[in-house]
Amino acid sequence: GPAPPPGHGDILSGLPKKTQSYFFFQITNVTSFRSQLLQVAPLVTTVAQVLKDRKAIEDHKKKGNTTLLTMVGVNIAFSHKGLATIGIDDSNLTSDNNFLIGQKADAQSLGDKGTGDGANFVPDWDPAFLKDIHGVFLISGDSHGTVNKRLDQVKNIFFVGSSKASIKEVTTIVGDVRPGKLSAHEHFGFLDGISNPSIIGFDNNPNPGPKPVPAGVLVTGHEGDPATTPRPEWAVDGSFFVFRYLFQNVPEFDEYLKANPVPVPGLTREEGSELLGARLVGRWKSGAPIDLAPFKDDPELAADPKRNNNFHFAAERDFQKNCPFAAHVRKTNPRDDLEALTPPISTQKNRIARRGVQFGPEVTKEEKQSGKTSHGRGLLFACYQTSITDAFAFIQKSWANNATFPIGEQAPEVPGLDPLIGQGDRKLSGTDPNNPAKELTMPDFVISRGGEYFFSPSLKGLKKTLAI
Ligand code: N7H
Repeated sequence: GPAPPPGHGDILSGLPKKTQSYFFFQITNVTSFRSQLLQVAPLVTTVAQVLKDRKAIEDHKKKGNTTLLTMVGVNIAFSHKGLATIGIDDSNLTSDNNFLIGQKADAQSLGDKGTGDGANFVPDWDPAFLKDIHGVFLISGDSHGTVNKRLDQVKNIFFVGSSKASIKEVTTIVGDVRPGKLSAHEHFGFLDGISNPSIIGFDNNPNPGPKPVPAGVLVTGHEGDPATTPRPEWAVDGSFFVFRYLFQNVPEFDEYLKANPVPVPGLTREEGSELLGARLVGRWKSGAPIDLAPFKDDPELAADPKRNNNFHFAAERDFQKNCPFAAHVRKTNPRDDLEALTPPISTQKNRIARRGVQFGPEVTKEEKQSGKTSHGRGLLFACYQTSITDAFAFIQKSWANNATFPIGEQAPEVPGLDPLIGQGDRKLSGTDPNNPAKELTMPDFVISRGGEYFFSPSLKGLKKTLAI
């Protein structure tokens, strides 16, 4: 039969999860750690296993079951410092300078707030992320019980917490999808996980939408991998993994929408606020894209996978009537804004597979009343790609934080910053379709409190090279 799809299970498919724990660690005994790694390898989830698990979940649901199947998935990834610590030469991964310097050294350039400058810059991060992080275990599953059991199993392999320990915990962060009907929605209320790259040869019947990309956009060593020199064998079939600890000021976001309804004639104040939210994201909370449903939500469109990602800003290249240039989904995947220019600019190498999960509690009554956040919540942002420099870092720095992107061939207005994740002088144009030049200024709604850049090796790389 055909070769199995490359890479471990989280890259091409995404580990099924209701909850996910990130265990960040430092290696304290290299020799023990490397030999113990062999015992972890069988726990790392393959793509084949994920596909089987997904099918089992589907069949279980089809039979009318409302309970969750017990399910657990594991992945491991190393920072550059981690690879260096165990003596793996990763200097030939250099098409990725961001990976080599690490996220802390990249934080100022990503626009994170902090003190000092240049080499002395210290981001305002959770103190755990100011420490050296060598690696991370990602453990996903149906419940805290299942995930904790698997995490304990992993920790026991390395004798974590005992005098024989070969690694020590830096921090553990737990993410949970939201309860009930909101389970697929992020904390601002928008449906997430709709648009991820379709992979040629893997997604056999891709839904209409952005151009499918070759596997090498997500998996190293395959067609489309932007590496300029061949990957060493241990680094084939892996992927670069970005983690960002992003807090969301939800009550403040809601208050902002309330205070700034889009003044479209015929809409109530409330509808105007809802429209503003949709125009900041580029989709309604339902997931319906505003390029196709500009002034009124369309839940049927939102629920139809054949239509809900099939928009290209095609009629809008120089305009922002339907969708602001700076809307989050337009900034982070500009589609025809670049791909239909003459000559076209391909966005293939800028695509990412997003695998994040929410963290923190639902907004409380008190927070709703005061309009102020008092419990930390947000997104454990996670994504895979074959070049952090071309993909995540490029999207954040050159698109989200860049006021002049995207701009059509003769766009009349300066777009401004991505209103969700843009860092810098936070304002954008285009929120009012009848007065596109009008700019709205906004406070930070998303605050970065940490992160790291990682490489997640294939099982073969893990067993044959990283473990001895
Ligand atoms: Fe974004 N949000 O909840 O509003 N994102 N994002 N993101 N994001 C997307 O189409 C969100 C962040 C991308 O192909 C949707 O699946 C929030 C970072 C990309 O059309 C929603 C945060 C980066 C896409 C959100 C956050 C990106 C995307 C629409 C932070 C990269 C696909 C759902 C707390 C630097 C675009 C969907 C496409 C979609 C939200 C962060 C990138 C609702 C709250 C840091 C590439």
